[in-house]
Amino acid sequence: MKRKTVLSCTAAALFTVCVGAGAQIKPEDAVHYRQGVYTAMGWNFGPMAGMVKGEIPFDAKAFALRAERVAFLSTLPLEGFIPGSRVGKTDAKQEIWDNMDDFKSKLETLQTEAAKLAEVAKTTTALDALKPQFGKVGQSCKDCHDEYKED
Ligand code: ASC
Repeated sequence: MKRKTVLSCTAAALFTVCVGAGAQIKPEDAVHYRQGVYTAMGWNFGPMAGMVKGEIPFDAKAFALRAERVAFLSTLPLEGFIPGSRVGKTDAKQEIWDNMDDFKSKLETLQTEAAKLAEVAKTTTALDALKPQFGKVGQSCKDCHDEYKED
């Protein structure tokens, strides 16, 4: 086999082992990963909340961009909740792992509602028309936090 082929096979095998099986992921890295995702989500959710509350001026383009980001970011955290990763400084309750199906379904609700918000925000230029769907996204954050986040 040529050197290049050997290298690419090795890379492919490593990818399968590390990502496919999740075997090499350190629990503290999983915590760091999901906290990073939630930080980015809050970073983007915050200004939308500010506009909805009238604390900052409404900017339809900025709102749409942030809604798009939150919709994408909401697809990321689940893979960080690997077994045995309730370690160190975390607000994740044990109930997440005890009720993983319910946790997943709550996260899917967020994904669905956030995708709808991103969709309406693309074409809607009136803040009032965005408020109900924004409310649904916020509620789905809260529904999950109430049960699964230490406060
Ligand atoms: C945030 C954040 C939350 C949610 C929640 C939405 O930015 O840190 O916990 O939004 O307040 O209801």
